[in-house]
Amino acid sequence: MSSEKRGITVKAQTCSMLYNHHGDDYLLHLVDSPGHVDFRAEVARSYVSCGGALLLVDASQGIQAQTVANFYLAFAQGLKLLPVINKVDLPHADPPRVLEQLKDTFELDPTTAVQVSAKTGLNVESLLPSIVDSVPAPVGDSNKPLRLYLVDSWYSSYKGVILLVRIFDGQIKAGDQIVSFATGMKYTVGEVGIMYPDQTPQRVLRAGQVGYVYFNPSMRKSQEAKIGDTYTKVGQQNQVEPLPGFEEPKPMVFVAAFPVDQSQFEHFEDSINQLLLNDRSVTIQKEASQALGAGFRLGFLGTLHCSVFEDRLRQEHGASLIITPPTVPFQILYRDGREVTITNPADFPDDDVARKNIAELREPLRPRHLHLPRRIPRQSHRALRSKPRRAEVSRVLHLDTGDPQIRTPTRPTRR
Ligand SMILES: Nc1nc2c(ncn2[C@@H]2O[C@H](COP(=O)(O)OP(=O)(O)OP(=O)(O)O)[C@@H](O)[C@H]2O)c(=O)[nH]1
Ligand SMILES: [Mg+2]
Repeated sequence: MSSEKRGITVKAQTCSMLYNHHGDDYLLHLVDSPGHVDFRAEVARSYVSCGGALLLVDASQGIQAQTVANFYLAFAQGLKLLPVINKVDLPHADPPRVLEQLKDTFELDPTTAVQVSAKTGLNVESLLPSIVDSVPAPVGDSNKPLRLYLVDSWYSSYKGVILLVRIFDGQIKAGDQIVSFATGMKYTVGEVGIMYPDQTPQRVLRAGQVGYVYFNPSMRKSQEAKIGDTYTKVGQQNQVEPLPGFEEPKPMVFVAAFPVDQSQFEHFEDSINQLLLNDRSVTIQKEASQALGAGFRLGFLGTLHCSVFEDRLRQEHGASLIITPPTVPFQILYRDGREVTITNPADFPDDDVARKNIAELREPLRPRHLHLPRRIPRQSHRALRSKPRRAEVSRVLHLDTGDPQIRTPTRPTRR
């Protein structure tokens, strides 16, 4: 199934709307961000464009791992959090239990939580007023030099790379000359506008607004648009402090992909490149295999990211392909002190050489926080500590006393 059919949000979607509340018009900037941990970077960069976030909790499931992860991410960025309990229409919905969890886990005031059903529409109308009342309006000065933050980008064959930006200070309009702090490259603005919900041109974008910008002549390479970059007007570089950057996510899961029919290689390459234009987190390298022919080694943020990409390749581009099982990067530490990172099993030194020269083999470890109900810990700890042990348990605390800390391998653990 494709990501759309499976209903998984992969890429954050953005739009602006006008909303009248108690006689005043408000321009709201809304983002639907993914929830799954593979797309955490998508969530983090969306938060930079916002002043608040709805913390959606399923009334039948209660707080889940991704709720905790996204809560801390939003909290760390100083966003105003509005707890929303969804799916209250379900027969096994238990809103009182969820309210208690919100209080115990996040110290969020249960009386501020909105209980809704997106299915029946119950209470949904109270969400926008709550947002207007509780999320602070963006601060910024339209008269200061331009300070523009690059939130996201996508590619259009006519307009080149289109940037989604948040204006922290100043203003921007067509004809302005702007410069990137990260690359030093200069561009002339072709058009500015807001997503309303599609691209709607505006004469000017001012401090506090989130909108799109593209250039004329256009930006041709997606790589020039570095997420987290700051832009200002040419000549004002010395008057503006760039905003703290944003670390681009690193691929952690690698597969090789080959077309089943080698005569289709060109079409296969085109299809992959097409998908890469709008997903910059995928890395790509040519690869040749004696058995499977010419193909590519692709790097993904996680296994869900990989499987969504594979589905799109099959469905949207009719590609018939063979994909190898996923692997993570390994670091080989040789006795002579050399350190080599490999992402392709074919690069692994053969057995004889390996046994003699390898001092150590390392795989990525990831710190994790496990939040366990009090009843389960004993079995869970036994499982984590059983041989062959691949997780290091550094600290075990209960929710009311702190977080247990565990480092586990990124590679899926065999059960
Ligand atoms: N019964 C009921 N089902 C709901 C309600 N809201 C959403 N659903 C269902 O829950 C499923 C997931 O909904 P989504 O809106 O895709 O959830 P999401 O949080 O956007 O998921 P990701 O973007 O993948 O993180 C769908 O099958 C919806 O039909 C609700 O209020 N009641
Ligand atoms: Mg979604």
